[in-house]
Amino acid sequence: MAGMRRFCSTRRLFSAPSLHLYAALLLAPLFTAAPGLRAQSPAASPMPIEQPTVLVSATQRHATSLNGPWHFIPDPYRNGWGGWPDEPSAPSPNGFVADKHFDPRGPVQEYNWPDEPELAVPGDWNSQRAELLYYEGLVWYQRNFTYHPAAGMRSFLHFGAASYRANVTVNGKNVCEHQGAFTSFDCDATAALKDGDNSIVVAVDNVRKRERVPTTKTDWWNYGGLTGEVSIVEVPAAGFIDEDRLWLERGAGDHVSGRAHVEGVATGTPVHLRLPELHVDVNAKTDAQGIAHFSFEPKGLERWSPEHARLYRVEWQVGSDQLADTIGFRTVEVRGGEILLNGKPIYLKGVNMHAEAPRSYAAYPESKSGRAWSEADARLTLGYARALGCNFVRMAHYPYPDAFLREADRAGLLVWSEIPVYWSIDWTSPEALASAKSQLHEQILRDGNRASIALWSMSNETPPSPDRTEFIHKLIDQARAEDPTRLITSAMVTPFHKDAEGNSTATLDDPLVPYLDVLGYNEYIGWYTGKSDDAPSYRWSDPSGKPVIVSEFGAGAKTGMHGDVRDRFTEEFQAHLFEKQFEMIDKMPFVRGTTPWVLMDFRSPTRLLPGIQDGYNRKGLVSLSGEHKAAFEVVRRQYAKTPAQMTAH
Ligand code: GCB
Repeated sequence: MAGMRRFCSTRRLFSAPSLHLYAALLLAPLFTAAPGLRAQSPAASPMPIEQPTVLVSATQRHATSLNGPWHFIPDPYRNGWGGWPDEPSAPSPNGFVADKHFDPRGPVQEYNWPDEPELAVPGDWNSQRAELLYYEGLVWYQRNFTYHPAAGMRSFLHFGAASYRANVTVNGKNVCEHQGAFTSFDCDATAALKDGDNSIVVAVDNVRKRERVPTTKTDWWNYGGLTGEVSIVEVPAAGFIDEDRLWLERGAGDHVSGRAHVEGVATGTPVHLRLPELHVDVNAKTDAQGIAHFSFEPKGLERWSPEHARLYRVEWQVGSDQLADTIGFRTVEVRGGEILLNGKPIYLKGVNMHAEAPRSYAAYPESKSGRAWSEADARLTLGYARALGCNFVRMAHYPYPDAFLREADRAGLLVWSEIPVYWSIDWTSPEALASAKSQLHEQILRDGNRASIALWSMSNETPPSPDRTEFIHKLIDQARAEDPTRLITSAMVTPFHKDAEGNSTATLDDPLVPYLDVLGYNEYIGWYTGKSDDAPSYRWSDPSGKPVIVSEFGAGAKTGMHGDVRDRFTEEFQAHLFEKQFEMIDKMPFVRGTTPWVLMDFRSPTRLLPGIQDGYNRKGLVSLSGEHKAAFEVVRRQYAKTPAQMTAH
C-alpha cells in the first residue's frame, strides 16, 4: 500500500508545524512567543487563545444548533475591543465581550446587548441590511443560549465559515481566533462553557488587506459575517475521531484504504469500521500518532460516477465515540492527455459557479441573495448545472459550504474545488503564504471524503512571475502530500500573441504547467479580447501534452435585453459568443473539459454599468431569479453531444 504509507499521518506531520507557524505569524506582532512554543496570551486575557482545529465530520455529529437571530453591533471605530489607545491582540474583557446590561445608575456603558438589533446566522451581513451592503470592517455578534454540558464530553463550537477573521469569546473568555473566510473550523470551548445560561460573542472582521488571501481586489462581493452554520458539537473527552478518510486506490481491483485519527487515546486503542452494505467490518489499532490505518477489498463495490452516484454508509467507532457518514468510491487520474474516472476517459462538461444564493422567487421563496450556505441553495444551483447537462462544476474561487459538496456527491457532479489565490496575491508575504496554506489544509481535511471532488485548484488567473510560481509550487507540494488521490490544477491566463503570419495564437506554456496534472486556461475571446466570430480561427498549442480544461469563457447579458449579436449585454450577443467558442473548442484536440463563465449572475462591486450591471456580474447563464438566458440552451446543446462529436476534429 504505497498510497497508504504516503498518506499516513499527513495531518499530524503537517498540521503541527504549519498551524504553529500560522499562529506564530499571525500573532507574532501581537504576542511575545518563544519560537516553536504556543503564543502566550496577554495578561488581560485570562485563557490562552487556541488555534481552532477541524473536526473532519463535524456536520455529521449530533449538535446543538446556534443558528438563528444573533444581536450585532457594527464597530468601524473598533471600540468593542476594549483597548485604549491601542487595540489589544484579542478582545479585552472590558469591551463588548462583556455581556453586561446597561444600568442607568451603574457605570458608563455605551452598548447593551439585549437591545441591539439582530442578524440571521448563518448569513452575511451585507445582504440582510441595506445600511451594511457596502460595510467592510468589524462587526460584533452576540447571543445567549442555555446549555447543559454532558459529563465526560468535550464541547466544540463549530463554525461553517466566518468571513474573514473571527475572534470567539464564550462567557467573556477568549476561546479561539480563525482567519480565512471560507473554511470550517472548530474551537474547543469546554473550559469556557457553563451549565445553564451562556453568552457567546464573536468579533468578525472582513477588512480587505494586501497580505490576505484573497487580497484587496476580487470580482465578487466581500461578504462579511457568520456566513456558515454555528453549532456545539460534543465528543467524548476520553477519545474521539477528529479525522476520518477512506479512498479507493488507483489501479486494478477494488482496494480501499483509510485512516482515522483519534484524539486523546493511548497507542493501541482499537478503532472499528463498518460499511454495512458492503459487509465490511474491520478493526485497526491506533499508532503512536493516534492514527489507525485500514486496508480492505470489499466484494461487489459499485463505483461512484456521474451516471451512478452510489454512496455507502460508513460507520466508525472508538470507545464511546461513534461517527457515521456517506461516502462514494472512485478513482481519478491522468494518462497522457486523458482524464480518467474509474480508469475510463471522461470529458468534463462543466460550468463555473459562485457560492451565491439566488434571489427570492416563486420556486424558491425561502431564498435571499447573498453568500449561499444551505442545502436548499446547493440543490437549486447544482440542479441548474444538471439541467444544463453537466457532469462537472468548477466551484470558483474559494472553498464551498459542506452542503454543496454533499449535494454534488448525491447529484453525481464532479467538482473542481479552489482556494482563493486569486489574481495578484502578495507573493512574497509570509502571512499570505501561511494563510493560503492554512486554507488549503482546512479544505482538504474537511472535504477529503467527498467523491465528487476530482481536482484541487491552487489559483486563478495569477500573472506569471518567479515569486508567483514559487508560492503556488509550495501549495502544490502541500496538496500532493495531503491528498495524493486527486488531481492538481490551476486556472491560468491564456497568453495570446500573433504568429509570423498574423494569426492569433495561444501556446499553453505558463511556468506552472510542469507542476500540474490538468491545465486550466481562461480566455475571453469576443468579450475582453478580439471578436467572437474570429474565435474558430485562433490557433492553440499544448506543448506539454497534458489535458486542458477551458476553465473560463463568456460574456455579459442582462436577462430580457435583446438585440443584434453585436450588441453587448444582449442575450443574443452572449448566445452567439458561446456558439463561436464551442466551434473553436471542438477543434482543440487536447481539451478534456469546459467550464463556461458562469452558471448564475452574482454580486460584484466592480460591475457598475447603470441599468445593466447595477453591481452584478451579468455573465450568468441563469439570472439570480432563475430565468434561463438564451445562452443556456447553447451550452445545453453542446453538452447533449457525445464526447466523440465534441472531439471529432
Ligand atoms: C475572470 C475571473 C472571474 C471574473 C471573470 C469576469 O477572468 O477569473 O473571477 O469574474 O473573469 O467576469 O470578468
